[in-house]
Amino acid sequence: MFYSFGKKFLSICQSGKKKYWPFSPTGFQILPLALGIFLFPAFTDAAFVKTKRTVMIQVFQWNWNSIAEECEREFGPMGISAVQVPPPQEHIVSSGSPWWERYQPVSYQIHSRSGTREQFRSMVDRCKKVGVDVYADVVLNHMSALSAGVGFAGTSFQHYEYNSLWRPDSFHRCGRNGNNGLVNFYDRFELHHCDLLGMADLNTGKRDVQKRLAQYLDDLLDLGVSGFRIDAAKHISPEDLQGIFRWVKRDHYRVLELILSPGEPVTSEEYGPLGDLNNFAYAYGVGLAFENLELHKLVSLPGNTGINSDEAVVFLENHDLERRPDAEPILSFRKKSPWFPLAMTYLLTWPYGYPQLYSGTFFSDYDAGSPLDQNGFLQNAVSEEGRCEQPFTCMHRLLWIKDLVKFRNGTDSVFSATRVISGGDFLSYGRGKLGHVILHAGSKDRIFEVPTDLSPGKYCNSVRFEGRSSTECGEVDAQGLLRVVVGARSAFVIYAPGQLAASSRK
Ligand code: ARE
Ligand code: CA
Repeated sequence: MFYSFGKKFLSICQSGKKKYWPFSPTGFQILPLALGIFLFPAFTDAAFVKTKRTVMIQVFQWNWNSIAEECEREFGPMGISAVQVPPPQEHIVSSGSPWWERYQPVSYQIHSRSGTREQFRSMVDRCKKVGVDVYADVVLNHMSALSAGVGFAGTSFQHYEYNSLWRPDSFHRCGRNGNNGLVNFYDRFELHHCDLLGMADLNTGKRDVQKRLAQYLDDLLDLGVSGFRIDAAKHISPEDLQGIFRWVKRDHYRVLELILSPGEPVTSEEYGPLGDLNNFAYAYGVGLAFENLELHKLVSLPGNTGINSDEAVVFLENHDLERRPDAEPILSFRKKSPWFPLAMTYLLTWPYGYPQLYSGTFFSDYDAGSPLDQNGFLQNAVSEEGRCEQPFTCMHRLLWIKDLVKFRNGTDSVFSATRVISGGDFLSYGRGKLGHVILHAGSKDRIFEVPTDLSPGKYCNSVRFEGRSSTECGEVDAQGLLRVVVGARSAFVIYAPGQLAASSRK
């Protein structure tokens, strides 16, 4: 199931991520085609049609039963590769039950607001049966910030002591800032040794701590999990992370949460060998490109983030980003960003990284958790009839999202952008003979005439965007020129696998 890749392991669903850039910087051939338009060289590497699963999804605040049902009802059939689930371990109980309780572990019992160990195991089984892997969000850097308490599964603890699990000497206690708290993010020692948000920082340099954390990961692997999202990876040194992973008995996929901010003393190079990296710069870059009507920047954006395609997990938002201040250029579904559909089209059709969708909840209060049942477990996100319940967004159920996932999976064999042309308010590119995309950010309908690698004929929009007519169609002439009217702030997407299948039979 897994391919070995250096020190880490990449799951099969990622094999579409090529180790090369779609464009070599030196190979750029920028020719003015018309005012404000740039033409990029074409790469036609059409081989054969092969559909794999290349898109994962993060679900936030869902219980295990609902995730299992959604795997069977939606994620499996729509071709999702994996679902990243909330931290499954026992956590603190905080007044008002905020969502972030889950990020303050109390023990590694698999018992949380999302459900019991048995429910977790059953979810993993059910998802895998329909082709969907499960990645668990794991918090290895710290325990809780509370001075004392009783966890969700009944475990009593103190800030630096967790029953038989951790003793006071299991923690770093960095000795800075009067309370061991992390203040200076520009100081490497503090970043790795002090208490992030006051949460007791584990001494991940100690062999027994590393072994116990690896044991937790092993337990999840035994339950059938295929990979992990490593929470707060930036707060564990690369050496310590390596020290933890070396004890883990089975191969698995990993993605590290590493928010790299300018001037801070950790780099993607040192963490890259340990797993894929969440590419936060990409999320901000996409937002800026749309908000500033600089769509041509989307061509070089991936390369400019400094993270290679085969190491990057890309997304428009996650549970932290959707909570960032409105002034930041994060394109959020919940906030109804007008650029969301176009940006999502770019995310899922441009050949870069391992895309991650995000399905969360509607909320207005930063802390708000989701509704709980009388036992404190999260209520179902979907009803027995399959209806999406409030406050869950079920963003992934949108028809146009499903169409785009199909495009991504189906074009994986041509993992390069072909016939790229861009201006400030549009971007046109193909995936060889498998398809073509025009992103149009302008405010009026516009006639496009763009080069493609498609056979002559009539093509209609393969993506069922909301508010657009299903009869939106264009014509490709004998020279491969596509002529089509694309609506304001809309996209025209051609997915034409049949064409390749037909031509390859010749
Ligand atoms: C909660 C309360 C706090 C309180 C704390 C302790 O909100 O007020 O002090 O509890 O009682 C999540 C929530 C937090 C929550 C925490 C614990 O987001 O609000 O705190 O759970 O319950 C840095 C880290 C990065 C981290 C972010 C939040 O580098 O790893 O801070 N992200 C992950 C998760 C979070 C989670 C945690 C880690 C903790 O994704 O959801 O916190 O497990 C710059 C820096 C970044 C910095 C970022 C902060 O960009 O470069 O390093 O991220 O600012 O926005
Ligand atoms: Ca640490």
